[in-house]
Amino acid sequence: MYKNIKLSASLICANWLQLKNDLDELKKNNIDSLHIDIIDGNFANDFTIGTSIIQNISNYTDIDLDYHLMIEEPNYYFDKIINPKSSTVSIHQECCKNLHREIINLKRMGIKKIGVALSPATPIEYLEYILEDINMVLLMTVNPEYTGQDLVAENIKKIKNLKNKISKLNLDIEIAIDGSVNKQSVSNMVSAGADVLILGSSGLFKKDLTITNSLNEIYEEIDKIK
Ligand code: S6P
Ligand code: MG
Repeated sequence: MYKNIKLSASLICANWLQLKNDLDELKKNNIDSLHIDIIDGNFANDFTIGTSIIQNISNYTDIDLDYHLMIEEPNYYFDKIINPKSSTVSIHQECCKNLHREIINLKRMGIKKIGVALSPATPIEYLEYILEDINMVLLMTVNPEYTGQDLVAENIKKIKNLKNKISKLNLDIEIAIDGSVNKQSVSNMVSAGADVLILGSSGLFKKDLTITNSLNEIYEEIDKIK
């Protein structure tokens, strides 16, 4: 957490040949959570982190896990993927035939924080009748898929619109931003209303900078706004 903004590390962007070192450096920097992208090669291209890897990570670290399920009909996987260390689980609106039912299922499983994720083209109006049942909205500012994509800049407006809606309804819902979150985009995202920044290849796991130095760059950008 830096000045009320939570920071999450998108693990698919980590250096898997030295994951233990990356996890140690993230812990040293008090990162708020580890963002675990699960992609099924169906809803979105790519195959990502699976159950055995999640188990290894969760055995090693005590950092909160924040699951982003980019899986069609994710309910089939809830009991396989989600374990008691899961702090946040986000499911995609576009992936659920019965979104409300899946939210209730997650509640019954005792998940602390339930999120609904929206791809860049999905309007926030789709959240109209479930907002009171969730704790977080994960707005994707790139399309669900590979890392290293360009920001979908129109989505900054979406952050602002959602923030206004949440304030008007006086709800306690965090807005998390995922995709191309970096020193160029952070200030617009935070000014628009982001509460959680999910940092990946362009903001945290960079070839020419350590995790600590990349985080310092993000803090500097946040300092300029607040
Ligand atoms: C994309 C995934 C994201 C990425 C992350 C990439 O499908 O949900 O979590 O891992 O956003 O970061 P960047 O800086 O490469 O866009
Ligand atoms: Mg993600």
